[in-house]
Amino acid sequence: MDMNKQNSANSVSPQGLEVESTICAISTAPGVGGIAVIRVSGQDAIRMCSSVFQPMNSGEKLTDQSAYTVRYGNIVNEKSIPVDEVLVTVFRAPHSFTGEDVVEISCHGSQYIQQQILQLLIHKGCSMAKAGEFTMRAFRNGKMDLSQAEAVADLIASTTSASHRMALNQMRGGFSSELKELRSQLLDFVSLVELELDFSEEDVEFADRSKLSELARVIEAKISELAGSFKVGNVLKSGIPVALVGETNVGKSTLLNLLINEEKAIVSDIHGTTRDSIEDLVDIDGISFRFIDTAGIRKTKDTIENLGIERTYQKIEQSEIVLWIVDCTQVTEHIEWLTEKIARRAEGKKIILVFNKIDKLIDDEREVIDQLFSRFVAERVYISAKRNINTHHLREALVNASQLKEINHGDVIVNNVRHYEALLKANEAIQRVISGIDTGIPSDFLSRDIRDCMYHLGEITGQISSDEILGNIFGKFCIGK
Ligand SMILES: Nc1nc2c(ncn2[C@@H]2O[C@H](COP(=O)(O)OP(=O)(O)OP(=O)(O)O)[C@@H](O)[C@H]2O)c(=O)[nH]1
Ligand SMILES: [Mg+2]
Repeated sequence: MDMNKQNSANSVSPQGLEVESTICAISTAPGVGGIAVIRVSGQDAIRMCSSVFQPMNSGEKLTDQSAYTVRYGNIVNEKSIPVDEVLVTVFRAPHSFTGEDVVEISCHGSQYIQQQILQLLIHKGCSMAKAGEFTMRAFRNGKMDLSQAEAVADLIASTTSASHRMALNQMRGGFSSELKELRSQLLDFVSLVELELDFSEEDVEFADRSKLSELARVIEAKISELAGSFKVGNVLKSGIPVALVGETNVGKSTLLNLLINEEKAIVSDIHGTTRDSIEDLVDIDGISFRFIDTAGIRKTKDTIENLGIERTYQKIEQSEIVLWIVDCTQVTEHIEWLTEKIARRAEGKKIILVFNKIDKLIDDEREVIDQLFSRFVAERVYISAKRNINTHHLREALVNASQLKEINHGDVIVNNVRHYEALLKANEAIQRVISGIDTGIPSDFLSRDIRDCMYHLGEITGQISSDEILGNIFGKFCIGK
């Protein structure tokens, strides 16, 4: 993408080449903190900062400062009046985040100070950075590919250990190296096929078709594996959906409030209290769960309540794990009916039977309950949501049911819809290659499909990209990233 066209502050160098402007922004979170960091990047970064910086040791000029060193001094205004005492770190191109000269000014966290320093820099010719512009420059200068740049945003947004691990791995280039390997295999592949095109008159076959077919299948398996990991990646990013379902008054909302540690849902002993679904995210053992409280299932003539119950059914279908909550003291006579309503929709999902209100349970009643639900092969836990008894068993059962605990540091997991869609398209292309080899289509068609597959993989890393795509991706970043 040609950033120069976007940035009105760009200038023209004596050689006539367009030179990118030097940009600045506050890179720490908005608001007041102990300290704040202002980042400046571009070929004039060091000179511009030097003109507003007075080192404590007057012999040390910022422009002479070597890379990766820190200087202590004052930022001063036009009248040489100190604005703040700061630490200034210098990075020199190409060994910096953006690949350009970078200066990071660590000042005190006052918003007034931050704004004053920014204004001084702008006065010296700096431009305000646009959203994601530092990362975009890093991408454009080849410091990282597009999927790594996107991982920077994910890393900053990560709230659980699993999403953090996933983003960190992607940022370090785990995914990129898998894609690079795939593209190099495809390149070998297409060169073999295209060699035949050069000799098409002579009708020769350089590439052994069974070897080609084998190679295509290996590539297809890898692409499928990556695409398949999206399901895990997506739930890790947005939380595993867990629906809390059951009859009315069994304690679903009480349990939701306990799990999310907040009185979010209304609890009452009136049947049919919850009408609409209520959701919240909670991190258990490093895994993010999205708990969804739903309207209790019962036969009712109330129109609104029935709409709520319809929604409950949808939530069962949308969730990965279903907590079927049963009131121990009111063991249902409607198991058949409920099974029809819940279990049928929860087919293929993890069901955990949660027997609630054990604080009111007499010992031998437990056997009766077990008996009633004996035909369900589901994990069961006996808890009291109101008195917080045994709820750690439920948390353990949830973590086990998620099957996500085993993610290792090196695992490549796709968690981005854009990457997933590109992988699906690459997969379609390689499928065409496989069936093309099987049916013996001419080399030029094969070559076109292989190149199509490479094209879609290239979209992920940014080798193939458009202004629109880049604008979309980096526009979602905050200013200062
Ligand atoms: N003794 C006891 N009472 C509980 C327990 N959990 C919930 N309750 C009570 O059961 C009643 C119903 O609780 P809710 O959480 O509103 O039940 P619900 O399943 O959300 O009900 P609906 O929204 O109507 O479907 C309330 O009076 C709760 O205080 C428990 O573990 N033990
Ligand atoms: Mg409720």
